[in-house]
Amino acid sequence: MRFPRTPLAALALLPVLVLLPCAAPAPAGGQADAPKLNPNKPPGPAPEGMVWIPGGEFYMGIAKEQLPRGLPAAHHFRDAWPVHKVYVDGFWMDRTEVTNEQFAQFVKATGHVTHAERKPDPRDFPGVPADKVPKEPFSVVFVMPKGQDKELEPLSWWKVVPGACWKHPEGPGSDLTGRGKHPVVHVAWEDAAAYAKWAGKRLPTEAEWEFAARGGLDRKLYAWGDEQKPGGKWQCNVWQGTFPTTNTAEDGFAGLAPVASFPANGYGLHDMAGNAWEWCADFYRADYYEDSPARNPRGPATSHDPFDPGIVKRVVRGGSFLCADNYCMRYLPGARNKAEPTSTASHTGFRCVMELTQAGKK
Ligand SMILES: [Ca+2]
Ligand SMILES: [Cu+2]
Repeated sequence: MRFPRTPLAALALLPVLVLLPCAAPAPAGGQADAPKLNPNKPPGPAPEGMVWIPGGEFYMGIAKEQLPRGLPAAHHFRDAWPVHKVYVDGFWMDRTEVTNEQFAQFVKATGHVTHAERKPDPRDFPGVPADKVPKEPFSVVFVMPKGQDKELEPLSWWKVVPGACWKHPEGPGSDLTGRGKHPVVHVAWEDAAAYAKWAGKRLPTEAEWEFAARGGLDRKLYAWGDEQKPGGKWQCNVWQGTFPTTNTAEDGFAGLAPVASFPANGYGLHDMAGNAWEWCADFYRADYYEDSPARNPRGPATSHDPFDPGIVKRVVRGGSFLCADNYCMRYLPGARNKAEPTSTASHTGFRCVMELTQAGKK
């Protein structure tokens, strides 16, 4: 990672405007080009904590016209078009983000030491002078800044905290008491991949993730439909108020929420929007949708982030409790984001999938 940059680094440079509460409906899909879902017949009993995602065709991405009018950062979604039809095979997926309890079992069984618990390696900080690389293990923690929004330094809400890691989410003085069911965070891509391997699973591809997040709906803006707050109720744990200085926690949670605190989507998956960002298997390329395979895309061979050329990125999906309409609305099922695989932060976790060929192997 590029100290002290974070997965959200690029956003800081953007002006913050007010979002008009006016969501345009998704363009109607003509019957002729409606995607075909596979019949939802699970091939067997679900592995514990997982649900069957039938696979089939879907439209991946977000059309520009679908975005709420006046969205301050419409260019966040530039990498999410063109909308294109993709087919994915069926798979099992974790109902929830991997929790601290689950991650603790993995650590107990394997002795895994996460990236954030290890001495920083200057090779993980291209472009940072070696003497500026922190000497002690650290992770990046969101701390609500004081002061007026307009006076804030970009990204001043991200703090490099020595000793912060999955079991000390705010640093050495904090622990997991009462947070067993929270999503594990402060995990790097390799930590997530190691957990998945141990569990007899793998990380989802970006296409699998989005197919699953859409819950069987076709080209909807939200994982649950067209409306942000059906019946006036928040459907996921994001940020209400003006990010980053006012968090009204109207959805009930100022920080992370225990997994499955909000309703499941059409496939029985919780928190595919908000709570914690989720690592995907794929490398990130902003232009990948322009010529990605139509069947089971597995991501590009190399990564490219035009905001950060030369820095390798993996895909993260789903947004987090820090997503706010005035700043980063990327908790939409079609929205993409990226992070350096060695970066860790207080809003990034993961969940796993299992292919049929993996089922019963563990
Ligand atoms: Ca919240
Ligand atoms: Cu966001």
